Order: sequence, then C-alpha cells, then structure tokens
Amino acid sequence: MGFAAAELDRIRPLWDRMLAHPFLAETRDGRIADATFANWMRQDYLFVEAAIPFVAALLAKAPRACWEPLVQVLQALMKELGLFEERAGAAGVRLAGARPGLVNHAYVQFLLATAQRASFEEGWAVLWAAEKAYFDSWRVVAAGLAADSRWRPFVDNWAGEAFAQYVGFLEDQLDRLAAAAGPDQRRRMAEAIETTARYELAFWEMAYGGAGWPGLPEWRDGEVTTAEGAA
Ligand code: MP5
Repeated sequence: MGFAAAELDRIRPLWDRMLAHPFLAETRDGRIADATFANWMRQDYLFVEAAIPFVAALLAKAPRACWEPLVQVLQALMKELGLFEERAGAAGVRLAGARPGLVNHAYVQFLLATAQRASFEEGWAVLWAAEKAYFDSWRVVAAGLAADSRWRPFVDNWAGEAFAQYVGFLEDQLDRLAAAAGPDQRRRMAEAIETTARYELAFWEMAYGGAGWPGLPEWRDGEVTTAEGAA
C-alpha cells in the first residue's frame, strides 16, 4: 500500500465524518437552504483565491519536473474563480467584499505558512489532501444530485474524470516523495495531511453553520469596510 492510501486508512474516522457532513447530503438531495449554499460559495471563492498564491509558493520550491503540472493547477484555479463568479451571478449571490470566516482564515494561513516554511514534501501532502477531500466530498453530492440542479457545475468540476486523474497524479507523486523521504519527513507529511483533513471537516461545518467569528455571531461574513467606507 502506498503512503497516501495508508494515511487515508489511518485518518478514516475523520475522513468519514467529513463525508457524512449534512452540507453534502443536503446539497445532494436538493434540500440545502439557498443562504447556506451561498455562504459556502462566498467562503470557497475566498479559499480558491488564496489557493493561487499557495500553489505559486509551492511552485517556487518544486523540482523542475513539477513545474508544468503546477502551472496547470494555477490555470485551473483561475478558471474555477470564473465558475464561482458565473454561478454566483446566476443565483444572485454577491461574492465581492465577503469576509473570511475564522476557519477559512486559519486554513488559508496554514496553507501559506506550509508553502513558505515547511518542506516541499509537506506542501505537496497538503495539496493532495485538500484536493482529495474535495474530490471525495463532491462524489458524495454527485451520487444523487438532480441533473438539472443549478449546483451541477460544481459537481462536474470536482467529481468528474479530469479531476479524478489530477488527484491520481498528485497521489502518485506523493507516494514517490514519501518513499524517498526519511521517517521524520514522513511523520511531518502525515501530520500535514491530518491537519488538512481537520480543516476540511471544519470548512463544511463553517459553511453549514455560518461564518461568524466567536463572540461576533451577528457580524457573520459581512463585508469588509474601512472607517471611511462606513462613514
Ligand atoms: C478545495 C476547495 C479544492 N475549493 N475548497 C476547500 C475548502 N478545500 C479544497 O481545491 P481547488 O483548488 O478548488 O480544486
């Protein structure tokens, strides 16, 4: 068994809890409240925006052989922003000016700090875990979503064949990196994967429960303003 498969086995209870999240089941069954789905859209748009500098920072550390695939990831992420903008427009959801919820904020800082300060291997492990989490999560939605659902393009983006192949590529590379790594490095990679999985579960929880900050529930994910803007 490769490193990635063994790690998924190790964190299976956490992964299963993520896949059993009501956000996914309700989206699949067409029961998700519009405001809840809009909350996820606003938060994930911010996340994808932040994933671009994360991948760019990873690229700066990557061996030459990984440059081309990472450039393709960057292009795919730019395209994904367009998908969010198009769907938000169709659903009347305003993306501009949204404020990241605490979990989103922390997750993005974790991504950037990992790419900046940890090893390339750990950064790659995080990228794989985040993409695999979305592939598996949207497969849950794909298993029952109505063909004419307006959320279908998200399923097509993350649960389709092209994304499956991309996640498979990340996984093969991860296995290679882990096989060449020493035990300390492998342990740090495993920890990075588990932390990513925890954030992924927490992200659904935030999308479902509201993106307010502790102690400030009424602010939710209201728009960022300056003192001048508020005057
Ligand atoms: C992804 C995402 C997938 N969009 N949002 C979260 C919270 N986790 C993973 O990444 P990508 O880069 O959009 O394919």
